[in-house]
Amino acid sequence: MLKFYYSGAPNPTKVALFLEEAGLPYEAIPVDTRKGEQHKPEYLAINPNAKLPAIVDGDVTVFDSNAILLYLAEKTRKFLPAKGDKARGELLSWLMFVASGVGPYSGQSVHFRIYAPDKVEYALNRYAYEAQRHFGILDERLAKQKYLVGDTYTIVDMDAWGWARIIPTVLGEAAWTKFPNLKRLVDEISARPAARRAVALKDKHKFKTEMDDEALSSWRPPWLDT
Ligand SMILES: N[C@@H](CCC(=O)N[C@@H](CS)C(=O)NCC(=O)O)C(=O)O
Repeated sequence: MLKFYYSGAPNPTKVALFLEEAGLPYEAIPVDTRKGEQHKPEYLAINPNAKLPAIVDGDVTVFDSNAILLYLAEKTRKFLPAKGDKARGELLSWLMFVASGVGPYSGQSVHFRIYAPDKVEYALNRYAYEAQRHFGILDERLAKQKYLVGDTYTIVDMDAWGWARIIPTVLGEAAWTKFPNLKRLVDEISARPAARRAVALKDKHKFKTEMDDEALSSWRPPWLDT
């Protein structure tokens, strides 16, 4: 059975959504990043980047949520747009836009807003601005069409949902008012039974909740300790 290494964070949750939507049987294996389990040699053998998610599907190991979404969509032939160069080009563009822009800028915005020990105004503004700009581009596209690629629900919508559903954490409580079209998509996906199961998956295992020294030490540059 496919092994899914996960935590309750946004990137694993998008893959949980795909697994649930596609009805693929999987074994969910918790990796508690607040206990530093992502740095254990046995997990690094699966994902040398020490991040979640990763999957092991028979003799195939895939890490990075975007690579996993593409791998699983191609394997199952589900949640990909109809064949053709135009649709394929669009899918890859928007998938990489979420992978290289929405995800990293949102992640850093959360980091500097919530976890950074010093509130560095320049960093706060820089990441909030870029996250907001990226969400704005998704919102503008969704003003013109129902889904991000073509008129069907694809892995790109799942990819964007993973981060957009936590927009209040990324940008503050009031931020939803700026993205009504993106909110429409997030609400539609969140109401799907598969999305409810994906979000509830984290409750099947006991993850550490405290953001203590052990949790923060994962991100601490080692040279600060010498
Ligand atoms: N590009 C990677 C990023 C993975 C990532 O940053 N995962 C976060 C959870 S959303 C993580 O594992 N954080 C733990 C840590 O940074 O130690 C992906 O999309 O899978």
